Amino acid sequence: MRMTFRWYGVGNDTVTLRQIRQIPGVEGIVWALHDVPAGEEWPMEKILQYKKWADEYGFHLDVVESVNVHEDIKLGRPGRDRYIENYIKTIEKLATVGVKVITYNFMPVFDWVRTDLARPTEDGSTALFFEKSKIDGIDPRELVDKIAGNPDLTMPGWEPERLSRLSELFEAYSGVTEEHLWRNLKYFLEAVVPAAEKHGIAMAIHPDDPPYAVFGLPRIITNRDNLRRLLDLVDSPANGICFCTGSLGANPDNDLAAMIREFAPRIPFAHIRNVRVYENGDFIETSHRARDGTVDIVEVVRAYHESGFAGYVRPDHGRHIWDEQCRPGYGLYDRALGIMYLWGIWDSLERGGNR
Ligand code: DNO
Repeated sequence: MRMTFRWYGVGNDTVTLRQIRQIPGVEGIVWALHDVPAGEEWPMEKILQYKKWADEYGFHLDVVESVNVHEDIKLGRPGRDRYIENYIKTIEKLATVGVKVITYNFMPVFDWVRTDLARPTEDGSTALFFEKSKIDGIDPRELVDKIAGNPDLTMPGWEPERLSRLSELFEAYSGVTEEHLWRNLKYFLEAVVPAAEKHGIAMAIHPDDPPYAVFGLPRIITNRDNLRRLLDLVDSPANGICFCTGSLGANPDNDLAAMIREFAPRIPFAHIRNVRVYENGDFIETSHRARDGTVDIVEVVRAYHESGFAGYVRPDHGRHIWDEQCRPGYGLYDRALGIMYLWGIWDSLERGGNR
C-alpha cells in the first residue's frame, strides 16, 4: 500500500506540502489542474509547476485526480471526438512527468453530492452530510432556481462553469438512460485505454457518490455487478477502478471487502474513508475508525492486505476538527489521523501476529 495525500496546489489549499511531508509514510501527492475546464488539453507549463512543487518536498506525482470528462462525451454528442482527442493529448503529457494513474468519473452533471458541508457532530467537530429527503423528489428544473442563493443546497464538486449551464444540461440528459451512459463510457474507454496502456498509465474510474441516481440523472458506477460490467467494457489492466469505500459504502448492500478481494488486481488507486449510514438513507462522514461508521475499515484494509495490494491509497474526506478552516472534507488533521489509523491496521497485518 503506497500512501498519498490529495493536495489542491499553492494558493488553492489550506494545507501545505511541508505539513504533508510530516505525516508518516506519505510518498506522493494526488493532484490535478483544477482551473482547466473539462475537455481542454492540460497545458504543459502548469503540469511542470506541480512537478516543481512536488520535487521540492520529494513527493511523486504518480496519481492524478481527476482529468474530468466533458459532458459531450458522457452524452455521446457528435462533438465528443474533439474532447477525447484532448484527453489523449493530456494523457501523453502526464506520462512525461511519470503519472501512473488517472482518476476520472462518469457522473452526469454533478460530481459528489451533499446537502450540508459542515454538519455539527456530538464531539464538536463538523462533517459532510447527505440528507436524502432533501434530494429525493426535487424536480431538476426547480433545482436550477433553488440553487441560486440557497445555502442549504451548497454542494462541493459542482464547478461554477457547469452550474451556469445547468438548465441546458438537464435538458440534454432528458431521455438519457443508464444504457446510453454505458454505451458512451465504452466509446470513451475504447479510445483512451489504448493510449493509457501505451504510456504505462491506468485509468481509474471513481464510483458515483452517492451510488444511486440523483435528480433523476442516471448513475452507473454503483455496485459490484456494474463494476464487473465496467471492467469487461475494455479488458485491460489500464481500465481500472478508483475504489472509494465512502462512495460505495453509502449503500450498505455493497459488500466492500468482498468487492476488494474480487477487483484488487484492477484497483490501481484506493480511497479509504468511513460513513455512517442511517436507516432513512441519510449519511454522515465520520472518522476513519471502523466503529465510528458503517464501513468496517479494518475489514477493508484486511481485504487489501490479503490481496497483496501494492497500489496507491489515500485517506479520503475527514471531519473538520480542532477548529481547522479548510476545504470541505479536505483538512489536514482528520485526514492525517486517518492515515495513522490505516497504517496501524496495515502494520499489524504485516506482522501477522508475530513480534
Ligand atoms: C470527492 C472526490 C471526487 C473525485 C471525483 C473523481 O472528494 O472523491 O470528487 O475526485 O469524483 O473524478
